[in-house]
Amino acid sequence: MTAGLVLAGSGLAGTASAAEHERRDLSLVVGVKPGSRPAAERLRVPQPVPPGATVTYTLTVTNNGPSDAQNVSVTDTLPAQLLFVSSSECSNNGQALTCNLATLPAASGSNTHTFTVVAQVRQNTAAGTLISNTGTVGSATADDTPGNNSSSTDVIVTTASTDLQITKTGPGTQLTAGQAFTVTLAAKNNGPSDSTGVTVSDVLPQYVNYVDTSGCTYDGGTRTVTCTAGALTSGSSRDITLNLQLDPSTPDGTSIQNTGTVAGNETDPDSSNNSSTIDLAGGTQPTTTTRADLELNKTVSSVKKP
Ligand SMILES: [Ca+2]
Ligand SMILES: [Ca+2]
Repeated sequence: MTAGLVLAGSGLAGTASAAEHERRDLSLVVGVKPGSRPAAERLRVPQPVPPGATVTYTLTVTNNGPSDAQNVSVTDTLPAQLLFVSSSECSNNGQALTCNLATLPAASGSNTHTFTVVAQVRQNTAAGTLISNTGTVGSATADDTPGNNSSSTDVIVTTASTDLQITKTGPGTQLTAGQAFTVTLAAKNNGPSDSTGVTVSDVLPQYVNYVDTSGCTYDGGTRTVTCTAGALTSGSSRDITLNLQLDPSTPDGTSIQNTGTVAGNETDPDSSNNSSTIDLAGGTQPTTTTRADLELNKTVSSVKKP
């Protein structure tokens, strides 16, 4: 009985002694991959991100020693406004991330490790929302300085931003005066935010007549076809086909340029791809031709008998 108590006491003393000799100071810094912003600005204000954008977080653990750190674990519960996308080393259970490291040495030069996590700002997040992401590092044994084991970084949500794009496709062959033909207007939202109220418009040049198109209206006064594409989620596209006719009076050799444009309710930082122009007569034969099928009917109106 006595021997048993002595053994137990000896064991406890041994554990305390091990902890005493393996003290360390782990620290964690949570950051956001900088993009193109200068460092001074990154320190001053949270990085602005529109809904739908992806944010790359860095979780940098440093072992300030003096001992090597075993079984290092970083935990990070993503705020509700973020959707986990990917991570090379961390695993996720819903919003909860865990990043493990078997050993982080204390030796200078090898005492730092950075985990990377990619998350997406959810589409419905209101402009002005401050998203604060906090990570915490821990390990099995004592940390002399617990105050630096957690770190937060903020991003601020801006208004929605989309890159709409339109690609116009024509018949690709030389047209004949009077010929019916179609052109296709492909509207796409390159994101990152979802777009709303997308319209596609096309001002018809001289000699091009509107026939009909589902979902579009035509204003004869301005010769403008306006089509409703509605809401386009990030990455989605919609094709609109216009039924048109080259006017029968079109002179031979006429070159016709036709432009389609796309617009939506949200900010579009790149307007260079919001219009698309084609040569309706085709790239290699940029002229129209005339062709008439004339028909002469000869009938006998009367027969004079001798
Ligand atoms: Ca610490
Ligand atoms: Ca655009």
